[in-house]
Amino acid sequence: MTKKLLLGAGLVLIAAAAAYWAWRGPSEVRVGFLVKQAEEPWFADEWKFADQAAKENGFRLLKAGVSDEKKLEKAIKQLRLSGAQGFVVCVPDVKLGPSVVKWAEENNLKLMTVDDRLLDANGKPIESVPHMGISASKIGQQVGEMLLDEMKKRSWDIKSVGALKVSFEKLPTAKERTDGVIAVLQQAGFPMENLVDAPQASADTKGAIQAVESALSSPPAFKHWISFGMNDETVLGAVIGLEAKGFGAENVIGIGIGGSEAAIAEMSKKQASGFVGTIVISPKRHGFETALNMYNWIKNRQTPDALIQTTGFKALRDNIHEVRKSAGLE
Ligand code: FCA
Repeated sequence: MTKKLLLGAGLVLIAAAAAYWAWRGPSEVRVGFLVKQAEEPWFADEWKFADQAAKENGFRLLKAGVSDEKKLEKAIKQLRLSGAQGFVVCVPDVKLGPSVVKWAEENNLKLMTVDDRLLDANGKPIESVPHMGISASKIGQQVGEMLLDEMKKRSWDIKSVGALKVSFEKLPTAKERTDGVIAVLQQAGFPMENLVDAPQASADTKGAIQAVESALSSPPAFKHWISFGMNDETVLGAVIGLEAKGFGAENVIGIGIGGSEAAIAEMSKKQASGFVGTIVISPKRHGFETALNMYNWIKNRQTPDALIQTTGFKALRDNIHEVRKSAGLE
């Protein structure tokens, strides 16, 4: 009789526990990580480091590429169906800000952004969404300093150098970067009338090549060119575009931003191109830290910092690996 009672009580306990777990959902924390350009090495690296954070801290990372609005909305829904409790996102268009906030709420998911900060309907950053981005204008200034240094090394007369800016102004972090470059050039007395703007329709190497092609359809008579843009892919496009116009490594100084595989591959070529240097930024901080911060928010109710702006490190062909090593990237 007592045995029967104990068995009964045991079964009731197990049923209660099962009901409790069913109600609580899976105990495993699941964090989404959505990126706008999964094919770009920078984002592949972010994922790699986010995966590392998941492995080391025992949570599950759910990754998806979200190249447009539809894919993003669908991916957010899918995250909820897959049992995620929050996600980190680099959106395909920052103007989707209010929609992204709404979709996250509707699906009961915590939301953080990385790299590109959401804008509200008035074009202002949505400050209530925790964000990690690069210190864009400071990093642009570092690009400007490197361009000046490299021109000096070559004893170029800055008055007769063309400056090719590949721009993507609808993205604030991109505009802040190129504005930072220009501020430093201007300060150093670089003639602003030598500036050629090449707006890119798509934020990739192909878009940059096309932008340069049309901006230089009747090129001004400069012998030497410097070039800059929002990231390595952009400057690679500029270097290719300039080469197509007959300006090779001797006449071009391009400085990128990123320092991921795109830059490494270019700077490891036997024959140096006009892609002379880059600012190494940290996909480790942007991937590992954001994923971990989201995990801690879900698991331990630690609210992430509202805004983190990461720094960059100047790198040239001969020291890129050292710079990456000291940033913990190799
Ligand atoms: C933006 C760019 C990326 C990278 C990142 C930090 O999202 O598109 O290439 O530079 O900022």
